[in-house]
Amino acid sequence: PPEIQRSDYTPFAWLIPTIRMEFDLGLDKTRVVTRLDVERNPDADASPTIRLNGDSLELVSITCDGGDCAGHMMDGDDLVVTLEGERHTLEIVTELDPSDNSQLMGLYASNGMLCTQCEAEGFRRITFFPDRPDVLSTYTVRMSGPKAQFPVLLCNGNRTDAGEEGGTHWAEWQDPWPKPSYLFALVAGDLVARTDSFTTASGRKVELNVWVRDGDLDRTEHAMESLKRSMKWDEETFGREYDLDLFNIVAVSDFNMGAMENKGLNIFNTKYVLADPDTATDGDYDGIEGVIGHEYFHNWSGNRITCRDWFQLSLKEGFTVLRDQLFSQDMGSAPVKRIEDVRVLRGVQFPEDSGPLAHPIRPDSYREISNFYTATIYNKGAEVIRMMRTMAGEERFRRGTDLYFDRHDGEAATCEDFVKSIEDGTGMDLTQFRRWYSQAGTPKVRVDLEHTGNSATLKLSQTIPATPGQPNKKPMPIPLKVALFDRQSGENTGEELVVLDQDSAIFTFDGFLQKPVLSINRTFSAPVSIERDVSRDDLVFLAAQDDDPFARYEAMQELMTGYLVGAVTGDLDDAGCKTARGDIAQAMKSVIEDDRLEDLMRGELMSMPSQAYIAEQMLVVDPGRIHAEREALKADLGDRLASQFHALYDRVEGLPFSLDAHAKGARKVKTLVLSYAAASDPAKAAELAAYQYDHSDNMTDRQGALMVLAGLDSPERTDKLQDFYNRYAGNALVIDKWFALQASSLHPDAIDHVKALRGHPDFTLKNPNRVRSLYMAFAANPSAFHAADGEGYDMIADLVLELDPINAQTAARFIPSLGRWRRIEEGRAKLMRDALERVAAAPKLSRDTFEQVTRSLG
Ligand code: B3K
Ligand code: ZN
Repeated sequence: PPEIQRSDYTPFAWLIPTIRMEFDLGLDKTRVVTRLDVERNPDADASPTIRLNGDSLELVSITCDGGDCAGHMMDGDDLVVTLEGERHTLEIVTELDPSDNSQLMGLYASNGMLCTQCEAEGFRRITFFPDRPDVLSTYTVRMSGPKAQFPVLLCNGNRTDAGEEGGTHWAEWQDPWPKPSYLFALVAGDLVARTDSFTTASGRKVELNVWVRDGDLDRTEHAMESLKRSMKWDEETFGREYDLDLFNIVAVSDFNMGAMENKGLNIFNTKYVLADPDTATDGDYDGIEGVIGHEYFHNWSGNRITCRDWFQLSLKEGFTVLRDQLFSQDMGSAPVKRIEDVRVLRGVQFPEDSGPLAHPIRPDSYREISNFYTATIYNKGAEVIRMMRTMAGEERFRRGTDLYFDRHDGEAATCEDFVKSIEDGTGMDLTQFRRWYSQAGTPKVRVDLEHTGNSATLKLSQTIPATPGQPNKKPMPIPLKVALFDRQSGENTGEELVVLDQDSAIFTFDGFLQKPVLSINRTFSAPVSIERDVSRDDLVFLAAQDDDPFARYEAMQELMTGYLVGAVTGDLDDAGCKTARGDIAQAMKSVIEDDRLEDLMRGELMSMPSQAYIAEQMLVVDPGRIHAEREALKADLGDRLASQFHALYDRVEGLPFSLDAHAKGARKVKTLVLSYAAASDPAKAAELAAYQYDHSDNMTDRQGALMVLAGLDSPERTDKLQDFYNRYAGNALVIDKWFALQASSLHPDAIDHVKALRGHPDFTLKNPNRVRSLYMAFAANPSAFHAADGEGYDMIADLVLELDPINAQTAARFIPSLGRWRRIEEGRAKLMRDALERVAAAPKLSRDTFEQVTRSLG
């Protein structure tokens, strides 16, 4: 398959101002009649033909202006029509089998209903069309089908007409807003809705519906409340109002991603809609609020202003992630949300940026765009815009986004358009900042603080590692929030923002008789990794006293990471290890006993750095050693702080269930205490966890307890796993948890458990949630996945080969876990490569998997 280059962009030669579609719906056979009004694009070079993209489509018929269409031919999957003159009407008929569509792109059947997924290139699996985001049309859609089977018929925009004849009914929908084909959506099925309304600032009353299957209605309240909060927040924070009289959300159980922002008809994975305390964890509740917000915010950042081409994906995704992060910060604890977001960035995006799949947030080329829905485009994209906001300040940043929405409303825009608007709106010069869009790789910032006389000198320098295709990098502006603390008083002189925009720079701060303690990259103001020689005393100080909660968290992480890297590499001798563990325990003790802390934040401070994050600090990794040292530290802390942990558990245990921060914090620290206990005193931990499991009245406590039990070799493990399965049999989302808990467990036989679960009657390769719950959890479980004999790698390779013909998008998402081989010790690295080569050698790979495997081996 060819590589598509960003530099090759040219506008499409034709405009398609209006499109009318008629769907004759059936699960096994749907007939689609598409009428396109095409006219020459005055802003593009003229072309004698029009290329209509198709993917696995059969052309039933085509007419031009009501008559024969002599000049048409197939070119691969595409239909190319020769057209003379200025404007024409093309009518195209296609026939689909939605039941046979296991790729879940285009029109497919899920649980007896019909739904669509068109982003990025699914519309071409429904009809022949210029399936690119810069072709905007207004859609009129007529759907008809058996009423008993599809009582509800939904599409984008508003319903304008409906009728019934015999057992067949039909509905016609119109979307007044021009949109690209990837935002088209249709749903037909037996659904029920929770209905509510929202009145916008300018007085438009919007009907809101959350559509689910009968029986799921009482789990939709949180989704609806999240939607209303999103609508209000976007008015207040970004001045964005909703622009239709109707907003529909539909939950489907077979879905490749989290959700999709189709105009006026968002389609969601059930995972991001359904919740009640008995079946959803606090994390699930937060996830729903975040994703509902994300998709809703796309109505402006994505739909009203869309992308010119898919290289600009971060224009809508990076910005919308930032918007959903800020929304969640405002709805709950801002520092805790910031920590969670940074954890995702470091856990997923940093490894991507230092591996074979590294790419800039605005890539230069791709073969399969589905492979570029990455943490880099989404999460680093958000960080890059967040830096602009930090440098401009909130108010000026808002002037920039207002200008962007004003200037480009109704257009298919580029990242450059966005940056230019921020530049003009804020008055900042972003010339050099634009490098963040073109250069891949996580910058490393070297930090040294020196002290002479009464001044402290901060020396900063940056390097950006080479990435595929980009051997040499230029310095980028890196905004770092800095504070200096007086060691005695614990006071700081106020936070300052310094911007490192050269290879190196020096900043001087006067008025320090003693060397101060440096707190840097506060709130994680830049997505970089900081390298510094910092004493453990300073870290213990910051962990206890920094007034920026993120910086406190960071100090705890640095303290533990520094120790673990030293222990794994052997840089710390036995005596050094012992004192380091003592320091960590002392810092952890002050965290546990600090009564000014909210438990939700305390939980963050008590959390150990992930194995992936520790691995990221080393050039070459022995996953077995990291795992062993990390568990040993847990056990040591569990021993030393046993009484503090138990006192904490006892303090929060009796708190009644609620969804407020206080109660959520209590649940978080309880399970953390259990996991420390599991490492230090497994028998006691099993007893406590079984007790928590039996007495819990909510999924957070129950899942937390079961997570701990799943890692232990105890009779309670078997009992409670069985109980959980029986209790929730038939509830797909909870059974997903049951699979995931076992696949991600610390149990030494986790790999055998996964093999056995593959044969469980509830396992299927057809449902992406189920596949991910078993195998993503497994691939992210370092001690199981990295089994020294390579069995884990073989299991993932086997899965990819089996899944690729069924669902290529989902299959390709497993390749990055094997692609990390360059950073793993020799023995395992070879086995990982072998597994990749076995996949590469398969005779018929999808474009998705082919691209990821080739890049990973390259
Ligand atoms: N825009 C969709 C992504 C769909 C991609 C499918 N390959 C979800 C989101 O980011 O909101
Ligand atoms: Zn998005």
